[in-house]
Amino acid sequence: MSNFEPSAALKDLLRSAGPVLALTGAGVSAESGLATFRGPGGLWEGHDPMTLATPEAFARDPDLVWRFYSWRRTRAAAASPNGAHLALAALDEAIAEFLLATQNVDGLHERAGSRRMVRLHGSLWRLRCVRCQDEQDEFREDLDPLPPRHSCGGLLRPGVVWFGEPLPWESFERAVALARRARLVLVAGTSGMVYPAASIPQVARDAGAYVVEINPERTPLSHLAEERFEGPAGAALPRILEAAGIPVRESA
Ligand code: BJW
Repeated sequence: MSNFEPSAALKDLLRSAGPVLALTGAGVSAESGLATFRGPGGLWEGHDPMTLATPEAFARDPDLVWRFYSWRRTRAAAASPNGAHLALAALDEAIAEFLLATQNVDGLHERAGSRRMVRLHGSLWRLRCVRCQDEQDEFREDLDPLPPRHSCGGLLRPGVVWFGEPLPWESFERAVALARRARLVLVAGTSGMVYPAASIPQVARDAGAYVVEINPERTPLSHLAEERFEGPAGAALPRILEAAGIPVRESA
């Protein structure tokens, strides 16, 4: 649908108490000026992700990996939440049983006001010591000289989930548990290529949920969707919610 007019079925589901699950990926931050991973202009274009986003890459060249993440953090700090983040925060307020499962590490959902959320791939704003595993929520700006070190002497690493690493178990389980019971699942801005996050819409569909995809491109998850909105999530999601009578703030 190009005018972002939701069907009567979708409006009813949005007006009901839930349960509603939203799964988001890098595309929801594209309109905030943050690059996605795959495709033209993506972070991985011309780069092998295995040289930046694996524990082996960090062990081999922590300085290079830290420079990549410091640059990403600077970009994220300068960005503002867009209509997609604000619409999902509005859903959090409007729906009695709701969960946002995001693969994003940029912190824009939190800044838009989302509260009931799980971060499947960690956060750019956390640090973890590779030696003692201590996690620090509070991000230190004085990371020079790179790579930074924990007080125990171990290397500090970004608190994100790299390829080959397990997702935060409790967060993933919460998302899967709601996928099994959800009446509606919104899948926005993800290529659906990275597992196990990409398995969540299938779990929901198998359990009978109404799956909606918001993405300008078709993805390997598109066949699961009863309804697709082929366009940018920052424009589409506020229109869809407002058509269902859910007001969306214009700024965070
Ligand atoms: C718009 C838009 C707009 C543009 N509006 N839309 C099968 C089962 C299980 C695992 C595997 C499996 N096969 C392979 C694996 C392993 C691997 C994997 O999935 N590999 C695939 C690439 C094949 N998975 C893992 O390794 C995971 N761990 C794991 O499986 O552990 C097992 C284990 C268990 C027990 C012990 C030990 C291990 C971990 C995956 C971690 C992913 N990490 C990254 C980096 C995070 C840090 C960082 O940010 O740098 O996460 S990779 C990167 O991809 C990032 C993203 O969260 C993730 C997903 O990308 P996303 O968000 O979908 O972005 P894009 O760029 O792909 O797509 C953007 C989309 O937006 C596009 O569709 C656009 O069209 C769209 N778009 N503008 C709406 N305005």
